[in-house]
Amino acid sequence: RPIGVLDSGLGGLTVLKKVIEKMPNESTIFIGDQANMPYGDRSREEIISLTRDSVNFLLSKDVKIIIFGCNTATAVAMSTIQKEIPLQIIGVVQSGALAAARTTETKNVAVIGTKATVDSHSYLKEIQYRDPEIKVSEFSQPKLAPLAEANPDEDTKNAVVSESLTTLKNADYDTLVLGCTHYPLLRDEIVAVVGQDKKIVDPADQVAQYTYNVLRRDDLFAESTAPVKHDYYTTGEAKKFTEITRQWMNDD
Ligand code: DGN
Repeated sequence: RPIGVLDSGLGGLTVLKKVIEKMPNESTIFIGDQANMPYGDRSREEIISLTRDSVNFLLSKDVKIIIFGCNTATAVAMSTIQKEIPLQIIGVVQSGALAAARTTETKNVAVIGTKATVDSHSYLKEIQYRDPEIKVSEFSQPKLAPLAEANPDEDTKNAVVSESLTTLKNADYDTLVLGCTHYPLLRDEIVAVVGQDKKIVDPADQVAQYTYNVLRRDDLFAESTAPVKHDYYTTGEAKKFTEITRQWMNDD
């Protein structure tokens, strides 16, 4: 049975990529809800309902575990949906918070994410649960996920990222959490603005490790001789999705 990964759009591919790198024997199914992207400005009820639709789709494909490759869905919908299904859900926020708490040396962390993620204060709560002394500053970036999704030319990307991140200018932090799975698609542009000296946390690294640990604990690893297959679905327009997915995943 495959590992299921969902997101509101292409962002979850950044998580999927790390999962495949870590567990090359595993088959996967990805669903991006691009028809309803972005989730970040939607109400709690809408986010729960849309995420539930993707979960049901993955369940219909007989997945063995579900990864929410979306911070917004993790922050807003995960605790509700986890109570409704028998499979374990792995979220990105808990992994990102753990990595951030381990990474910061000055105990000052900045988090960028969607409005819904920032308004939920999930990162603040999860980071301070691990270390109450860490100061967490959260900044919502409504333009960045749609920017990654549109994938325009380099100049446009740099201009939008640099304008969006001006809010971080006076913030005191040594560690920046990419609290939206779309942001690793803009990693170079983000680093160019915040500077090489900041430590960047991509929660996906920890998600891959955590998923590996859970599969091992529950004895759910695929047989090493089983054929490996990666299936990609979108609720949106297939052409651009295929193009970007091929390029990002290096997979025909
Ligand atoms: N990729 C999603 C996240 O990590 O929050 C959300 C992007 C969006 O829908 N705005």
